[in-house]
Amino acid sequence: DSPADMYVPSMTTLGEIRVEIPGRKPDDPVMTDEEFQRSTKIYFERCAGCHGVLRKGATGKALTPDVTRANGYEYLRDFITYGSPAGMPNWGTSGDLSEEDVDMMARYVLLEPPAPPEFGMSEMRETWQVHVAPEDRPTEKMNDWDLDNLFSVTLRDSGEIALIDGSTYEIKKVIKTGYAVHISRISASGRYLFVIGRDAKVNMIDLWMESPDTVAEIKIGAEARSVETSKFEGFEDKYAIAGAYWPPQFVIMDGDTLEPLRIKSTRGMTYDEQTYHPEPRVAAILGSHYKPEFLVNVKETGKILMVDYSDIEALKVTEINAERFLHDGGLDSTQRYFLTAANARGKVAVVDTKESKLVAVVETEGQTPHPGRGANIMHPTFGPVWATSHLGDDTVALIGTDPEGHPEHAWKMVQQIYGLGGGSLFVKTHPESEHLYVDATLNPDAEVSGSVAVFKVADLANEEPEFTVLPIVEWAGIAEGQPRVVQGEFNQAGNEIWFSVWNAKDLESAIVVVDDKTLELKHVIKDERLITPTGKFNVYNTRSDVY
Ligand code: DHE
Repeated sequence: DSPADMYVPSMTTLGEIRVEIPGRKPDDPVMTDEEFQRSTKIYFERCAGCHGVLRKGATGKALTPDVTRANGYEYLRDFITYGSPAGMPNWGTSGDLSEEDVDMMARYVLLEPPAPPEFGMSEMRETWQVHVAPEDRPTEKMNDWDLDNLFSVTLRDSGEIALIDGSTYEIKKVIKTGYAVHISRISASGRYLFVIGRDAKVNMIDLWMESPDTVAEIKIGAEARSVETSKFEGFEDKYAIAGAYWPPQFVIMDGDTLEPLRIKSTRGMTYDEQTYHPEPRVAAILGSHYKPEFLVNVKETGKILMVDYSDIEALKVTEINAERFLHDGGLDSTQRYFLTAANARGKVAVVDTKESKLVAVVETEGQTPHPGRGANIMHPTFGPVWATSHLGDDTVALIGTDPEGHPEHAWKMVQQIYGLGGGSLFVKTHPESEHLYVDATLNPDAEVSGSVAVFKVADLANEEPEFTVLPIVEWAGIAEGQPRVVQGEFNQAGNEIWFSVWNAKDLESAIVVVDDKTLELKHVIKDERLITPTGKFNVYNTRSDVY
């Protein structure tokens, strides 16, 4: 043999391995290119959040062709039309999708999922814009706004945020952002506000400007949900980080300009079976107060990454095995422990951010825990506890968080209480408050989804504490549509809690302000600019992790 022959691959090595014929299969459903493109868009906007871009399943079931073809076209069409009590929306009967669209989507999910393009450094840099360079920004605060008591409010369907004064309820400014901003986070100094859209666009807003506005922006992928900033002493405002659903990756950026510095893919093995997952999405990210680290929840592989940003040229990542389907979470009252829901597994993982260790995985005994950042309460019997409600039922789990003072209760579910009904998304309290608020946003009953349950902390000493119902939608005085009440957020002083009354895009929405001491209506914010308000983020409470 000549040396060149050595490089000809031997055909016999494929041996017994069976390979799929690439491209269209004989029994593929017929679909035009135009339909395929339109379905992909609908799938991305409506379905991928729960089922995954590659349809491997997470909060929603897997929709890969092996599964969908076994179920068949009629089954899929009816499921998309009518939904299910387990959380699948009724896209057909709600009017969100037409009969033709439902038919098209049922055919679409019978096909192999297309993988959208990757989004690396060159793509990110192409979208990166610095509108006002750091040297051209003010050196002191140039407005008379009370920044610590400002609220950043997501206007979901208009692709904007509203900045609302916490004392006068005046909408100070509406700022154009990415599509459906998911969360707002604030830099450690309180100066910069970061928001991230579902379309993975990050806006960095300088609150010191005479009229606060976007000073830098970037797109970090095709779909995203999380953004955070470095909070550890000595690194205040130095870095920002954003996590993407697609491509599955996170990026560390310069905290002054959003210049992308390091991108890290999260693709890899699941923590338990150690099988490869092509789409482990980045869910919640939290900046540690104990170390120069970001905690990054990787949903599908069930790993919490502790990303040490002290030297980003030699990035050290501690990979903690937790539980699959990590979603959202927050800190305990000492800010040392990160409690985060593995929602489709009914568990809460607890990480010690000081020791960089998993300390427990707690069963919440409810269906799909969904805490937001959770709520820290001084329980009359069990000492400091952290609460989460559930998407799938009416239970609220209280978990002990004080291993020193109350070791017998630490990292155990010490009490289960019952709220208004299933479909809860968020719980909320404040160190100054004697109350725990629980919403029921996605409950199918309009009266339930339009109200909030409030527990008195002192009443938690009873085995089955009663709650007061606040009729938030009724207080808002909105008759049209089925507005849903979502996400309580306290003002800085902790004496008022704000709820969004989230209506359809073309109908009136509102924000209802409740007096925390008397549980009476204090104010209703209505304005034609308040289109589909959802998340609200008080600058001080968000920056300082007060919840
Ligand atoms: Fe959220 C937080 C993902 C639907 C309002 N949401 C989060 C976080 C994640 C997430 C990963 C944690 C971010 C962090 O802390 O860094 N959300 C998802 C989804 O995947 C999901 C289920 C489906 C989707 O397609 O997006 C979803 N979320 C919604 C909504 O429909 C809500 C109610 C309205 C909206 O604006 O889109 C919604 N999510 C919120 C809010 C938070 C949030 C208000 C922040 C809560 C907090 O107090 O920090």
